[in-house]
Amino acid sequence: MLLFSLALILISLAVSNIMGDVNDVCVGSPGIPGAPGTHGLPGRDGRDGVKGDPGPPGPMGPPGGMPGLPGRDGLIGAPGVAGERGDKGEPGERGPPGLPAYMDEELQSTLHELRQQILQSMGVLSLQGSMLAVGEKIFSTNGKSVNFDAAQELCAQAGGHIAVPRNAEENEAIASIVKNRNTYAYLGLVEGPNPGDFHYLDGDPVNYTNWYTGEPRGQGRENCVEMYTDGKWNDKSCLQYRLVICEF
Ligand code: MMA
Ligand code: CA
Repeated sequence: MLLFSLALILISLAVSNIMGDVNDVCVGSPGIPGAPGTHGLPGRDGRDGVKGDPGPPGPMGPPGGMPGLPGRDGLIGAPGVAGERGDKGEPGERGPPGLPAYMDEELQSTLHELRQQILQSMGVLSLQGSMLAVGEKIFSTNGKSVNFDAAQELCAQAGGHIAVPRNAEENEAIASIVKNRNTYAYLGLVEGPNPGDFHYLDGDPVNYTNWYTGEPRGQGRENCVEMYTDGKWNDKSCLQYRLVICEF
């Protein structure tokens, strides 16, 4: 019985302890934390990461390596100098026949204008005393006195010839210029191989003359002809300075 009572007491004590009925139990302060445990074993490798960016170019290699690939084409160069002119091509095919001139209105009006302009120009030049029209010929002087060869050259450059009268009317026209300039002029005729035989510059023999009394008397030593201020002719050296009068 005593043992039973003791057991009951012990059991009730244990139960009250379990049931938290500890109002009557003393509680101690927490103890010092224990030392950390040892590291665990390393974990397994993770999966591969994504591929990284390409790295920077490496340093230049040592000299003596293999030559690199050819580079790209350079820029287009400046144009070269123009080539020589080619040969003239073959003539083209013949065109269709045109209108008869009298029915071609454009041609007729062009001719009308040209005629008008020529007459106007001749009027002005005549008024200025720059030209003298006689029949088909026009006489003109530049007022200069030069030797025969130079006179021939000047007239040729202007598209004419040294003036030479082929009749009395032309002689008077040239004489009026000579008189007006008060200086002698060379005429367009020269002596041939036979003294006293004169011919025009185109080789034709003269068929009109107006020699001064007693001329020509140069006997082959005066191969050119000058006109005096009275319109008479004299055979004369070709190396004098004489007025240039051209005919066109
Ligand atoms: C000059 C000369 C000649 C001309 C005679 C006329 C002396 O020579 O001009 O050509 O015939 O004069 O007297
Ligand atoms: Ca003479």
